[in-house]
Amino acid sequence: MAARVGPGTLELDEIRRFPNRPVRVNGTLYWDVLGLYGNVLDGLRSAPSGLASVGVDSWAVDYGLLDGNGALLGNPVHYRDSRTDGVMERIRADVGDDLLYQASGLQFLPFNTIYQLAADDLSRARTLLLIPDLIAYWLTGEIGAERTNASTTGLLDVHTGTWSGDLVSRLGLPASILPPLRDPGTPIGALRPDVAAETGHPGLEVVAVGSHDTASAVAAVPAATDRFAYISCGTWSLVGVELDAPVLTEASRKANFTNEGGVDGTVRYLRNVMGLWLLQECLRAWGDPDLPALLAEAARVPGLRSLIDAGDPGFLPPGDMPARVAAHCRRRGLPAPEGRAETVRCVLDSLALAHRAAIRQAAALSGRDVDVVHLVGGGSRNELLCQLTADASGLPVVAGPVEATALGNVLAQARARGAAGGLAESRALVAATQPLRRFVPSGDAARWDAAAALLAVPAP
Ligand code: LFR
Repeated sequence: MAARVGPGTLELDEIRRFPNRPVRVNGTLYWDVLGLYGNVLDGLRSAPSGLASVGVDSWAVDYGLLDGNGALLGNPVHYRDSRTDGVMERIRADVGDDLLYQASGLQFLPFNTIYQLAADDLSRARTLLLIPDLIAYWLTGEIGAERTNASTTGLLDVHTGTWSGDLVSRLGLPASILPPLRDPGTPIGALRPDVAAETGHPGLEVVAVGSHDTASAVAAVPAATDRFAYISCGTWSLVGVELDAPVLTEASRKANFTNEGGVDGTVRYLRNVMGLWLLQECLRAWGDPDLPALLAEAARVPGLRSLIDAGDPGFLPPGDMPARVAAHCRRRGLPAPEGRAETVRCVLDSLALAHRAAIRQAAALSGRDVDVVHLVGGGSRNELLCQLTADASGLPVVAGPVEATALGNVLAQARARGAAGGLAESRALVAATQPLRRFVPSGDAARWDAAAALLAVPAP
């Protein structure tokens, strides 16, 4: 994305879009990180000249390891790979939930970096770089760990914002592989001369942004007050509120809420909801049929009939999603969806219910009043999901911007140059310049209450 930012101006221009396809090799699921980097270089080559700076963000938790010469050791493994099966349970039993949560404030997800590292061979590793830090390293030669993304590793101390020596040593991890931390808005370095020559951007500076995509997306939520919940909705739905301080209560830990680091030292208090992954995997199983037509059909089938608990970890790995959805319904004694439109409706109804639960719990556990839900990211294009989320939550949903992550990324760069104001001003700029849509609850609260009560009973 190329962007133009100034007083009253916030424009994005898509330069290059490419798929990010995992590859299974010898039974392990990898990211094609060189393919991604090659596309980054192609994107820079196609970008206009005279850029002020560039910022890198990506999904969280995954990493590459460098050897003593700075070369990549092996291909980064996908967080959905099965190498972490059983690892989280073992570490939780060894270290204890309370200690892990009090130290890192992180929700228990089997793929958190901490559990991946425990399943990895670190014998030759000298440096650990999270994916955006790895890309920034290849671009500039500079090593570091951007804080918002580092907060998803499970190794960052939620109180001090520094690597937790205590956790690192308890887990027997080599502390020396953890790079120095850096904050969004700080310069990383200029493009290496060879990269500059190859892309045609001599001297272009790479600036740290909220390199966790969700941190950047939340920074671009067009909220006018602090009484909002957000849903950063794409492959995942990240659902929560923004706070000044972490919530580390037992109730919060049991509800599996996370305290991730946001831009400007804010806390992203949220839970990971399975998200549109459920739909994406259905589409993949069906050979990628036309989505708008399928959604239109799904809007017409009766709702709240087949329901799944979107938080079921059984949905995490890739594989036949329609079959897993149907089996889950049957296990619950609910009618399994018949055909594609019913499956899509089941997934979207269930996601809306998971959104509702997370919004209400985030508000209750943090004490934050919520009077509007901002749904940002690719999912904000899905009108049916937006309406169902408004209906389920009983709150108005403001949908958009679609490219919240890219906007949050460029706003952090613009702020570093004095071309944009603080978080509140940046958000006002997003609200004033980006197309947004409002969905109001359609008033069948009793049906949604009944469906939520049904799902509150754990599946056998
Ligand atoms: C969203 C996201 C989530 C993170 C998941 C895995 O793209 O970054 O915030 O939990 O991907 O990294």
